[in-house]
Amino acid sequence: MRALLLRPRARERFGLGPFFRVEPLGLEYLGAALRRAGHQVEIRDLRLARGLGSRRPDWVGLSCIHTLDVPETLALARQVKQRWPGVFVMVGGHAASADPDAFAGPEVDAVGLGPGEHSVPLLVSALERGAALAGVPGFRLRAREAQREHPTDIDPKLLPARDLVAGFRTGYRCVHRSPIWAIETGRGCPFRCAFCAVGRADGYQPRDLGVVVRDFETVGGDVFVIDDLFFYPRDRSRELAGALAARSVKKRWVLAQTRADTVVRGAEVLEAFRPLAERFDLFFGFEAATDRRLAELRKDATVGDTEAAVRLCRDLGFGVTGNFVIDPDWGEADFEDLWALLDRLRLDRVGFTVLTPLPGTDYHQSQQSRLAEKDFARFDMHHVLWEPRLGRRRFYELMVESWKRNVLSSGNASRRWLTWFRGIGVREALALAGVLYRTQRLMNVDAYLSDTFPPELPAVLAE
Ligand code: B12
Repeated sequence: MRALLLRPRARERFGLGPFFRVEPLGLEYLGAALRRAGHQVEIRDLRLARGLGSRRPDWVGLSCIHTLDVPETLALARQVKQRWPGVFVMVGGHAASADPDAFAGPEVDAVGLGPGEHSVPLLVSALERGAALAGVPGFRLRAREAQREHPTDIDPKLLPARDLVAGFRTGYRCVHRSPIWAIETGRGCPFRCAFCAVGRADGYQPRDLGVVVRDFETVGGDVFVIDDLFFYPRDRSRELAGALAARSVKKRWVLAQTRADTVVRGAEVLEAFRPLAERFDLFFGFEAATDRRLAELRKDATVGDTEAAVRLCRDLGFGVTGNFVIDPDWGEADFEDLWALLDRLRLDRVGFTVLTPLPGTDYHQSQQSRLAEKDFARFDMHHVLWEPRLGRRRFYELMVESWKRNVLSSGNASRRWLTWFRGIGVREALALAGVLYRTQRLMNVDAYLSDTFPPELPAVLAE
């Protein structure tokens, strides 16, 4: 069977989306699994290519990992059905698994739940034989009789079919670094933060150590390890660092995502990994500035962990980017707490996102009835989805003030930007300047307000 796998276009209103363009790794794993089963595969990354191509495929698979991509994914599914009437359309990826109901319309025939490397070839084989689809695990089908919705596991021995995106490689970037490669050493997270749905899937699933080392050996010099929680579990991490060192694997730059408490309790793991890259950056979700707010988010970590992690990373020579979530229910004092912590941490790179009830999270369940904004395209962690406690204008003024006090302001923080520009080439410097230009929109209160759902008119005006 001939498969066409599509990564939809991204509709980015705010944020650094265009500067963090990461390869569609999920589709590359599906591509590898499908080829192993004897099928033909083409991947088109519609962030970088135009059109669906000329050859009619036997079926089409769409990846939807972000809820904000749901409207674009549905529009693409409709376009596919129009172009090739009768073609079978599947959608998968994190956002589809977390909220399969969003894809209940006629344009989608099957929604993949969880990892697809086992389930997708099984469904395709059933399609090929004209057999019943209902017995295939890991899907929700449009015709919903007697299904086995339970997701299947990842295939830890599989290597992604990276050649399928070779034509797009130069378009994959992290800020000024390009091309970059994405690697996954394990999937999932054992924590249960209220605002995140990743930990609620099937816990943590590691990839085979030898296969991961081979993957590291074959990709380029700039690598984004997309694991939900890197340096976890500790013993396996230490083993991976040892295996990479034993094969003399060296990279120019590595970026990984992790937690403050994981780092603080695993200093020796960090030390073991440090020689892997000339420059090693860590992205942390620090989330909040007080233990009370952290406990409300069920982060299971403390501000003490945040401060200790930053100190440790500095000592060991890791770069730190810290992200904080700004709750629409915050008062002025919460912003003051945030700025006080930032003054103590003195981070070079900081990000702020609006605490957003993403489908599949406990926070979504608790806040669903408040949602004034129903357009999934605005579930991008920059829009508010109901009227904030301080009112939208004041809320965004304080959010903008948070950005301004930190790294992205061209005025306040130009000194820090200069350190970013140091030692990089002309092409990279131009890309960085583009980032600086684009981020100025993050500091424009009216840009947020003009793109936010219409205010509820006071009853007297509405009459
Ligand atoms: C890499 C990544 C990114 C990259 C982009 C990746 C890309 N290719 O587009 C970057 C860094 C740019 C990014 C940005 C953001 N991200 Co992001 N990202 C991830 C991350 C860490 C890994 C995704 C990945 O590659 N996984 C590895 C591959 C192998 O897995 P996979 O894609 O899930 O594929 C498997 C299955 O899903 C399935 N499958 C996949 N496709 C298909 C298709 C079919 C047809 C089928 C049947 C099955 C199937 O099989 C695959 C193999 O097992 C995930 C975390 C996660 N666990 O998903 C967050 C995640 C998807 N991101 C998230 C968020 C919130 C964001 C941001 C909004 C954050 C922000 N502060 O702005 C932005 C949005 C940017 C934008 N404007 O578009 C959330 C999404 C929550 C939600 N409901 O929307 C996640 C889940 C993180 C989290 N902990 O909450 N992200």
